[in-house]
Amino acid sequence: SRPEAGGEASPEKLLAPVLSAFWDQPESWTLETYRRHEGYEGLRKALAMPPDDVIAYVKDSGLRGRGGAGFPTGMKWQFIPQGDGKPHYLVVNADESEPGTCKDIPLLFANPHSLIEGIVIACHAIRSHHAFIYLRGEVVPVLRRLHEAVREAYAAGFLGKNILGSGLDLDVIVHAGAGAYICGEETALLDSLEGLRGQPRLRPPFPAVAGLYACPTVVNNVESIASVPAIMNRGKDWFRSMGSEKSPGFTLYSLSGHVARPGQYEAPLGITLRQLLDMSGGMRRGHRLKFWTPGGSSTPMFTDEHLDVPLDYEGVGAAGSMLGTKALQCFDETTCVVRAVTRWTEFYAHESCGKCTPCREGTYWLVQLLRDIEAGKGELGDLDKIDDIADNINGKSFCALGDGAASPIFSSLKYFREEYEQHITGKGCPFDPAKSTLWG
Ligand code: L3W
Ligand code: SF4
Repeated sequence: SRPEAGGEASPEKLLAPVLSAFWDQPESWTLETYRRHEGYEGLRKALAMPPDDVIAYVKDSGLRGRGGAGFPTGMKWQFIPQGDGKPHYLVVNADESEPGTCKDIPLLFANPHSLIEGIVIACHAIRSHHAFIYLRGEVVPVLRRLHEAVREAYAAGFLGKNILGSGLDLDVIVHAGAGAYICGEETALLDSLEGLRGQPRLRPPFPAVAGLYACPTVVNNVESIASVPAIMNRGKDWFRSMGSEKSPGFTLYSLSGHVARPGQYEAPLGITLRQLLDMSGGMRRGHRLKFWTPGGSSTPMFTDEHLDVPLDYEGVGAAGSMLGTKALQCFDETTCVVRAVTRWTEFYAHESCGKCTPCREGTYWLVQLLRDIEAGKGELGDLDKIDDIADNINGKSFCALGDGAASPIFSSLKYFREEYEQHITGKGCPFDPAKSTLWG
C-alpha cells in the first residue's frame, strides 16, 4: 500500500510512506538495508535511458522542489546547457535551518542512500561528474553518517568510475558549512562552497547558467533529490496519482510545537493540517490551536480558521501564505504571539548577512520595538511603525531572508493586532510564560 491520491488522506492511508518507509528499522542507514527496500533500482532504470529522457521523465512526474519555493525539478535540470564544454555541477542544499524545519536532517540520518542514489540519477541527467552535498555544519553525527554512506556507495560501484558499467564517472564531496542560515540561500551557499564569505549573489544569472565556479550548476534540496529514485523505479504515473494536478506526489511534513506527537509525517501534498493533527494525536490535551506556520517562520502564519487549507503550493498560496518547507509549527492558546514573533525576528536579525540595508537595519530595529512592546514599554504608534519597517524590508531586500523576516510581522498584525494593543495598553504581556511549554 502507498500514500493515497487526491489529498483525501486518512490516518490509515498515510501509514504507507516512501521516503520514511524504514526509518524505524535497525541500521536503516546502511547500504544493505537500502538495497532490501528497492535501493538503487531506480538508478538502474535511469542509467538505461538517455540523459535527456531522464530529464523529461522527472519533468513529466511533476516533482517540485521541496526546499521552499516549489520550482519544478525537471525544468531546473533542463536549464543546464548541453554541449557547452564546461563542467556541470550538482549541489545538494542540506543546510536545513529554517525555523521549524527538520525533515532533511532526519532523512539523511536515517536513509542517506536515497539521497546518494538520487544524486547519481540527477548527475547522469545533467551530465555532471562532480556533486557536492553542502550540509549544515552543526549536525556532526549526520556528517559522519553521510561520509560512511558515500564510502559504501563507492565500494559497491554506485559512485566512482564507470558506474554500473554505464560509462558515467561521478565523485561526491560532502562539505560541512559553519552554521549560517544565509548559506541555505543557494547563491550564498555557492560562495561558501568556493571558500568565500557566504552572501547572496545577484540573480540572474541563475546558478543553472553561472553557478559553482561560474559553471552551470543545479542546486536542489535534499528531499527533492531523494524523491527521484522512487519516481524512476515506480513510475511518474504512480507519483502523479498522489497529491494534486499541480502539486503531485508525497512529501515530509515537520509537525512541531504544542502537538501531542511532534515529528515527521509523510503524506501526499494537499493533505490538511486537520488531517495531520488527526494522525498525530491533535494538540496537547486540553488545549486548542491558536496559530501555526505552513512552511516555517518565513511563511505568513495561519490561525485555526485555516485548518482545512490543502497543504499544496496552490492551496496555501490562495489562502495567503506559502507552503515553504512544510514546517508546521503549531502554537496553542497559551502562547503569546508577540513573544513568538519577537523570537523569530531576533533570529532573522542575528542571521542577516548584512549585505543590504533594509534587512540589516530593519531587522535590528524591529527587534528593539518588539522587545519594548512585549515588555509593556511600547506605544500604540509602534504598531504602524513595525508595519512600515516590515514594508520597507519586504520586496526591497537583496534576498528572500528579508521577505521572510517581514512575513510574521504582517500576518501577526493581520490576525492578532488586538493582542499587540493589549501589551501596550496593559503595560505588559498578558500571558503566563509558565503555562506555555515553549519558553520560560
Ligand atoms: C533558472 C530561472 N533557474 C528560478 C531557480 C532558482 C532556485 C529555484 C527557486 O528561495 C524559498 C524562499 C524562502 N532560470 C529561474 C531559476 N530559478 N527562476 O528556481 O527560486 P526562488 O527564487 O523562487 O526561491 P529561492 O531563492 O530558492 C526559497 C522559502 O523558500 N523558505 C525557506 C527556506 C529554507 C530552507 C531550509 O532551511 N532548508 O529551505 C521558506 O518558506 O523564504 O521564498 O533554485 O535558481 N529563470
Ligand atoms: Fe543579507 Fe538580509 Fe540582504 Fe539577504 S536580505 S542579502 S540576508 S542583508
